[in-house]
Amino acid sequence: MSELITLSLDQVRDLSLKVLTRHGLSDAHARAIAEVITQGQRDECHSHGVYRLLGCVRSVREGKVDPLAEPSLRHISAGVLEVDARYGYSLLAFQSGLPLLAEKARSQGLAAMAIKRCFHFSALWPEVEAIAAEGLVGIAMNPSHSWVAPAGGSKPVFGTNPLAFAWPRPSGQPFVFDFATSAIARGDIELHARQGKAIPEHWAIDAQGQPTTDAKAALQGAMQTFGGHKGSALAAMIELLAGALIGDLTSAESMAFDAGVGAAPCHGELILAFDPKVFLGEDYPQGLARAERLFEAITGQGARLPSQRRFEARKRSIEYGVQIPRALWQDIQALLS
Ligand code: NDP
Ligand code: PYC
Repeated sequence: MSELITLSLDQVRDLSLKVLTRHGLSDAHARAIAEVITQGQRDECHSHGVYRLLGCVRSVREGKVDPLAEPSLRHISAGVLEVDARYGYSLLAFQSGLPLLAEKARSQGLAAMAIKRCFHFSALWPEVEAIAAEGLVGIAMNPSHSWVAPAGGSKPVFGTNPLAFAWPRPSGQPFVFDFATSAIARGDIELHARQGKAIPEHWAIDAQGQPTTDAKAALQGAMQTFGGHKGSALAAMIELLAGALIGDLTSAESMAFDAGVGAAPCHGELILAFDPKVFLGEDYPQGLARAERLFEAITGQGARLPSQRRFEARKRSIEYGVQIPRALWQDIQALLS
């Protein structure tokens, strides 16, 4: 029997919707989450595809997440919007706020959306891609749970704190990067633990502070930042901008709020949108052309752009569907019984 199951993208979306509605999520939440999970699986971002259904359901079962929460929007200033997720998942809050964020960016040149009180489990690239699809430049960031030690330390302080950026391109496919400020997303270590695979030594230290290749020991210890002190400083910046500045929880506070339940992190998210037409005025076409020359200087020497792998995976998945491990598929099926 094959160890992999092949599913079409429609099957992934339907399965996700079924699981989420079975566990009490409102139709609006289930649709927003199923879409992003399908996009994650489609782009072969395995740590943020259908695997996330397990954590989504666990967080609802633990009574932490409000599966019916309706986000509310608050206009703070001409350029600042707040979306209160009211302890629901973040994705519906993002979807609800995006049109007003884009409108504010177009009128002010630069606008910010602070999502507050949200449970967060998703990759950020679908959000910055949606901003780029509006012709805007996007940046998104959020804390998570304190799993990551600062460079030079050994005790967790930071979350895996992702930072994502998108620049719209005339070809349609934006320039996008999206990475954890830890050496790797925690979801990837969890997948290694599920599959009994070793991890590289620089990803984490064990509970005794020693480098480890044992994924389970890494989950009990502390993750490392990427790029030593540089990732550490970026992780701290994200705690400040998407935590303290917007009046929401840092990763350590999110971990305390969880109280050992093991639910998705609960905190805020900061999203920025820049309108290049406002910044550049009549020089807009030249600005975009200069960006294209930068991208050509990268790809012209054989280096790849971030997201190139994802866009190639996307093409394949649309044509042939996606493959997921049988064991994961069985765990997801069990959520329907
Ligand atoms: P990776 O280290 O796998 O990749 C991060 C980025 O680097 C991607 O944009 C990737 O593009 C790009 N990249 C990788 N290799 C190269 C290369 N050789 N040349 C150019 N670009 C490259 O991701 P992480 O493990 O750090 O994060 C994975 C996901 O986890 C992210 O989407 C993030 O949002 C999510 N996450 C979410 C959290 C949350 O709190 N919600 C917390 C932490 C992470 P490509 O995809 O094309 O390879
Ligand atoms: O993979 O680090 C991670 C993560 C945290 C929250 C969602 N994903």
